[in-house]
Amino acid sequence: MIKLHGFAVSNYFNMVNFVLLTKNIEHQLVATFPSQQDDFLLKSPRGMVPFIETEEGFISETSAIIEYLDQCYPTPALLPQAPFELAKVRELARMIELYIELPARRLYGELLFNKPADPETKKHVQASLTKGIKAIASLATFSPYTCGEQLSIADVYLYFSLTLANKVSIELLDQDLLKQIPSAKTTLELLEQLPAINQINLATKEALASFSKR
Ligand SMILES: N[C@@H](CCC(=O)N[C@@H](CS)C(=O)NCC(=O)O)C(=O)O
Repeated sequence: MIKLHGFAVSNYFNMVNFVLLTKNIEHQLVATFPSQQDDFLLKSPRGMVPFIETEEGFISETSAIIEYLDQCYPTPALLPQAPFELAKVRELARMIELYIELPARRLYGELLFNKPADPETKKHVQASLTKGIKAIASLATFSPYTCGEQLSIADVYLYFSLTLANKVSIELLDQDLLKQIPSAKTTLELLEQLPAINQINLATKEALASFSKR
C-alpha cells in the first residue's frame, strides 16, 4: 500500500493526499516532518515532505508524485493525453507553483506562526503575486475547471496554492487576489464541494490547532 509522508498543514502534502483520495487509491498517511538526517535524505533527498513510499521505492517532489499516481491509477485522469493540452495543464500548474505558491510561501511564517516578515519582503511578494495572477488569469479558462471541462492537476495547484496565497494577500498585503481573477472564484467553489477537499480541510484545521497549541 502507498504510504504518504508529511503533515496536514503542508499544502504540498494536501495536494498529494487530494489525488490519492480522488482516485480512491488505498493509502496510509504517515506523520513526518522535514529533516536533514542522513536516513531521511535517503527517502527524500532534499529533506522535504511530502514523499511517498511505493513497493518500488520512494518518490519526492509533489509534481513527480502526482504524475506517477496519474499514470499508475488513470481514473479519473488528471492529465490530458494530447500533447498540447497536456503542456497547457502543466504550464498552468507550474505557473501557479512558481508565481503564486512560492512568493506567498515567504509570508507563511507571519500568517501561520507569528514570525513577522520585513516590509521589503512584503513588497516583493506583492509585486510577484500581482504578475503571477495576471499570467494565470490569461491562461486559465475556468470553464468550469481551471483548464476546461476536466479536473486536472492545474485545479490541484489552484485550490491548494491560491486559497492560502489569497489568505496571505488579504491578511498581510491588504489585497484580495480573487478581485483580479474573479472567474477563479467559481472554480474554487466547485472544488470546495468535492468530498476529498472537505476531508483535507478538516484535517488541516485540526493540525493547525495542534500546531498553535505547541
Ligand atoms: N518542491 C517541493 C516543495 C515541498 C515543500 O516545500 N515542503 C515543505 C513543507 S510544506 C518542506 O518540507 N520544507 C522543508 C525545507 O524547506 O527544508 C515539492 O513540490 O514537493
